[in-house]
Amino acid sequence: MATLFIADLHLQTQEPAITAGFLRFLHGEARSADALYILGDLFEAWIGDDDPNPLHREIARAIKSLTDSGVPCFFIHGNRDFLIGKRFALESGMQLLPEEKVLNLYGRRVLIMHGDTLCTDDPGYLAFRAKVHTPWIQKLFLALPLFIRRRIAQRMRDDSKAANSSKSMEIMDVNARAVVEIMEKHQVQWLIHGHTHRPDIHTLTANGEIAHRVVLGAWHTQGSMVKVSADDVELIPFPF
Ligand SMILES: [Mn+2]
Repeated sequence: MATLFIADLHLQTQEPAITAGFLRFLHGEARSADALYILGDLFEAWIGDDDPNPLHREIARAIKSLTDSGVPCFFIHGNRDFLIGKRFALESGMQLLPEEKVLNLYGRRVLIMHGDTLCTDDPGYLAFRAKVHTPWIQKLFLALPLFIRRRIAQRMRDDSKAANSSKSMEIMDVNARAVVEIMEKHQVQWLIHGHTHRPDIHTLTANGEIAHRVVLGAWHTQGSMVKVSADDVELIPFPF
């Protein structure tokens, strides 16, 4: 048996092939898993659980059918879909997790997170993140009419695209010290995250011992998952 991890699907109406790939994954590979963990950025954007977007209903139904079949599904927010709330969690059967979570998988302690908080070389992003994670700001935003929320979200995505185009590749990757610090804080030798769209398994030293950082790939032209079983941790790309 195995536990599966995915992240960075960035589902959106304009990318039907990725949606189709995800639906196939939910009906196929995921069905025989012990559990499925989605480590953020499942959706390209999220302006509230009350958004009537038909794609959201379709995805909620598909995940619900997986959890109803007996495979639990867990979700950690990404920087795109950090506003996914209790209503969508209930609709989809997903359980919302805190931004850092340690799992005990077949005797292996594994820290999971989205990964954006590891990018500490980008203070501009972290300041933005602190702002949009402020509870009263979120409450205020979610109280606005949908068409205004849609407009604000579009503006924020445009601004972020413009800002990122001038940032170097190093700034947008994780900071090596931040990685060691978080692994030592949680006393783990394994970390799985997404966000950077640079799938790889890195070896490092943390807690004075060998440690591993597994980075999930984004779903652009193919899927990406991490499969943890009793004897292995594999990073697996697969076609839609
Ligand atoms: Mn992300």
